[in-house]
Amino acid sequence: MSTKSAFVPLRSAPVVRRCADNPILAPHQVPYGPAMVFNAGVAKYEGRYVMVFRNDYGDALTERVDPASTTNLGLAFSKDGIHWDVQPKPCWQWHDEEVVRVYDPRLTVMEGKAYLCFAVDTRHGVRGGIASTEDFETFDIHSLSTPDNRNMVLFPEKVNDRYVRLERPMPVYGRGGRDRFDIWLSSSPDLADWGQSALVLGVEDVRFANDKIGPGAPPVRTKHGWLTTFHAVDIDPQRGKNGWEASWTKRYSAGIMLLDADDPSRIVGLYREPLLAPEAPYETDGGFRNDVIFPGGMILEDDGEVKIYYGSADTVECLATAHVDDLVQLCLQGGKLDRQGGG
Ligand code: BMA
Repeated sequence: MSTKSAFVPLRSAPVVRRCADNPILAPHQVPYGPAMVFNAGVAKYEGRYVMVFRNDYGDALTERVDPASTTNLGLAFSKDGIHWDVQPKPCWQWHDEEVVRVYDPRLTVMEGKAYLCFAVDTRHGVRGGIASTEDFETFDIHSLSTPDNRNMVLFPEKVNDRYVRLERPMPVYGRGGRDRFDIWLSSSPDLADWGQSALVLGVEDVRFANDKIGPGAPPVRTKHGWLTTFHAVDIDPQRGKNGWEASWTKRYSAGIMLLDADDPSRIVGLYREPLLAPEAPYETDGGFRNDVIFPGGMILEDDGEVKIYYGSADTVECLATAHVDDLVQLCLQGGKLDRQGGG
């Protein structure tokens, strides 16, 4: 019997097309030898596309991840958002007595400046950070959260004169001692002090999640509100080996929602089905953790095409596209989320 049989099949939305060139970035294209290249942040900056991607080290042939090695962040540029020139060296690695690694970057361009949101594993928990950079060589850190929090994504504009971010704290005690993680929104006057936090989307609001959810790519502005992806995780404890790992029981899909333009803690439209579910061979087979779609970049082009970048199977980086009107329609058809006293 297939180890996948207990999973309810999930399908991607018909309005989304996977890029024929997928995966658009794979380990063999990176000259400093990672075994996995995934979960990238992507933006248009100074006339070209820029990608900051996660590199994890290990041995794809023996299917081993090296626990002693750390992760670094790579850098690539592109003229078309599909074909990438990978730069010869990683752009950031953070590893010292306290910090284990920095990973899962997201990119936002705001007021002409590039901002990088990132997760940091430390000896005292997982922190979420925001940095800015002029040259993608040095990064100025504006804030680092308390543990445990990550998956921060910064909006590309201030809302009501405050910087805004989505984030995903990990409340274990308060949510029954297991993963029941939700998407929150916080704002800041200066990118350093974050507060006025509000719940945006609970894991129980997402039909295709039974475990946890988290923000995907930084939102893009549409005339109907802020369009943004999220990841949604469902677990099947029966599931056995499904990747290099001895046991990988989770599946990650991408969802999409529309947030109110002036109060982005309010959901004005939530597509009730997955936007992207693992279906293509590079998503379901041969990776470190199969059946993982982890969206981290979204670009709205002038002609209405939306580029959705996602890490696939924690091993390669992929691209899918859709028209912005179709995505907005999916969300609006799903309806708004009415939450009583959600904070
Ligand atoms: C999450 C993060 C992501 C990763 C995902 C699937 O907890 O670590 O970076 O893509 O798991 O392994």
